[in-house]
Amino acid sequence: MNKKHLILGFGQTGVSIAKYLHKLGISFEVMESRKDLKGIQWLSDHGYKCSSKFDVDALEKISKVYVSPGIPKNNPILKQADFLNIEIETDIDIFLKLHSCTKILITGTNGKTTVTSMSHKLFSDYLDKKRVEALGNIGNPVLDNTDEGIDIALIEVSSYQLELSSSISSDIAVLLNVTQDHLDRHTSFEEYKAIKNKVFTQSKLVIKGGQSISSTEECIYFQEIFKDYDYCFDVLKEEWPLHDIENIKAAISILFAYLVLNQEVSFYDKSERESFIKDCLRILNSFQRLPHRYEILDLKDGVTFINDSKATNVASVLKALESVYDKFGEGRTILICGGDSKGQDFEELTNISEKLLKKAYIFGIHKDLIAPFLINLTDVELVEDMQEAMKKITIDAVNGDVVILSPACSSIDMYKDYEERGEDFRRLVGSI
Ligand code: UMA
Repeated sequence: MNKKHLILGFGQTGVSIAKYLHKLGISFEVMESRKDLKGIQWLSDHGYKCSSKFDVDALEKISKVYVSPGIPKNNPILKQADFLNIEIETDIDIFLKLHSCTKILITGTNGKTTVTSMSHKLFSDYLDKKRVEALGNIGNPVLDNTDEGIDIALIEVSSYQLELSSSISSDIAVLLNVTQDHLDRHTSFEEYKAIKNKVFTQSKLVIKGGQSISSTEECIYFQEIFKDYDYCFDVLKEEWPLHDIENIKAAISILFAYLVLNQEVSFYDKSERESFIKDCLRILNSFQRLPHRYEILDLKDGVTFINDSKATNVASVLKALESVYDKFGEGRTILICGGDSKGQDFEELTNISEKLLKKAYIFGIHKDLIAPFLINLTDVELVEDMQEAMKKITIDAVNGDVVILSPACSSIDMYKDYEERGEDFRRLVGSI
């Protein structure tokens, strides 16, 4: 019997894998639990079967499985395929093996989409003869980009993609930071950290956030590259939140690593390094910050509203609040948070400076898990939803206050995604 390949999941990734296999003339089937997806018609038009049942018996006629990032490792099909020694691949595995371009993998709990986008702008402008693409978790599946004209691929990789991939290799691997996240999918924080560290498998050069603990490690710590050049970043302090200044440093360090790796520059000379940083800052000056990430919306009756809906874990809320404190000072911040915890414990919230918050409104399925960690820091009120919070805020907030939606949680208990939640906040701000 001629065995087929099997694609698990038919979202963005599954569709890109299907089109890739179709182009190669490889016969495949799809398993996808939703029946209402647009692309399913394309499958039947081209004679490919799509089953909404994940039936393990179907593996008898399968020789290889391609898995989408949203399918957890304990999915019965994956477990059985593993048991039967059927090869399992991801789109990332295929791309990394297949493409001859320079591959730069970027991961981390927070800031990876921003750093990938900033790096895309920086590389494209600085190396204007090279074709540079931003791919992967950023929303651009790698297999939609197999064209050999690409010179440099900046690939954002999530823990989901890293967990499922087995052939990770890169020219440069970047780990921005690791704090608790996605603990509803990964069994522990230790496991999550180990998965993130997979990014370093077979990499020519490694970039990490944080400070070096051992001088023998062959690794660039982006905070250290800029240690003696911090004054160059002072010009950003008016305009940019603190965490984006970190992201800018990370993006510049990725370009720095690329240039060093390709021996285009040495940067030993202090004035050379300084003028390189200044050139990069000039380019990034016109970078458009991404929506739902510390997005300053409006000033209404002297109250500033900030949409930080993408802050889906505690660490990103702490960063956002540090930035608010830096710009707006003590006791002016009204925080709106809550949603689905994704298995995080919220203890880290107790690290918020007492001076910072004026009040916190908490909503969503896990509001009772969050409240105990804020109650000693500020006035806390539990509400049904964002609308109720905003109604109360229109009464509470006074000239000079800052209202920030920075949920520390995923949105899936009440919204389709963080974008829909951010749009709701924008709409409510607009209606005040
Ligand atoms: N499905 C099933 N059965 C299951 C689970 C899923 O049938 O048990 C189906 C779903 O109905 C869906 C498909 O599988 O149709 C899911 O595909 P997917 O969740 O892997 O999503 P894609 O559309 O392929 O998008 C994925 C990434 N999604 C996830 O990792 C959840 C996108 O990242 C990424 O942009 C895209 O590939 C292109 O590379 C999104 C994301 O939320 C933005 N990522 C997480 C994050 O950033 O925190 C990890």
